[in-house]
Amino acid sequence: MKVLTENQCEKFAEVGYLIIDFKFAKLLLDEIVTHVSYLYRKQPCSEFGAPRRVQDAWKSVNAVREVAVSSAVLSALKQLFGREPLPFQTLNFPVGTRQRSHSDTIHFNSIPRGFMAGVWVALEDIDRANGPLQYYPGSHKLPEYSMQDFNLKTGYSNYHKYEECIDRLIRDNGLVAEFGLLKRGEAIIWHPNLLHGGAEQLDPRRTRHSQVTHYFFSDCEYVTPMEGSREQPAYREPLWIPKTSEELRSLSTTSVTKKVRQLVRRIF
Ligand SMILES: O=C(O)CCC(=O)C(=O)O
Repeated sequence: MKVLTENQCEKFAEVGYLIIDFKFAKLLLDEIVTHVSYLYRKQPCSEFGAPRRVQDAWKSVNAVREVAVSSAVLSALKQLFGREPLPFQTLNFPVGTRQRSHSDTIHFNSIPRGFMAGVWVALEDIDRANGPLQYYPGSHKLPEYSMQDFNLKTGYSNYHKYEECIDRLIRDNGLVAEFGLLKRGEAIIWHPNLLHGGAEQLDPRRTRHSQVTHYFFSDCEYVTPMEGSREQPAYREPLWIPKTSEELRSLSTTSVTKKVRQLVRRIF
């Protein structure tokens, strides 16, 4: 099934992102907001006093998984990348992230490179005041920068230095930010090398409910570039989000079996 027009595919190649309405049921979006709100309560708060995010809520909230594995989203990704999309992580946000600009290729990449995408869904209307996503059209055409390219040591402790280098890159290239002013239900698909982050939330009383799913694609090896180098990649073994209820059931059985085995080992 082809869900994207040729124009949409060309636009994605040109600017590195695509805004699209996958026509998610409003009830499904509401269900996510309601059920994930219980998970936010267990999360540590940011310096701004709000919980930052919940990772992999799909494990307990089926509506989160349904959006991540929606057949329309998977078809669009297959059209754009030419391989089978494999969702491996969800993040849900109750407020704007103020995340500094970065390319996802520092966190996730593939061998061969570039088979990764983010799909960010607005669970409520987004405007300039509630901390929209911020991105730099065309920045995906810049080289993929690694820690080594910026003369940085690998590892998360140096990530803030990477962010400073990216800010400099943006200034030096005269890149101009655009903001994802999406209506509830709309989604933005981004290229793995598109520079993006979270804009300042001008009104701190507002919420900014949203969900991003990260995808790899079939027939690749998967790496965490921040932790490795081109010569010595840090391979990762993603936990794929089950696309069907059968896959979900078999995953639950496997994890129950694992837990029982651990328990038995502890007792005997
Ligand atoms: O939602 C945001 O504000 C930023 C999300 C983001 O940068 C990411 O998921 O890579």
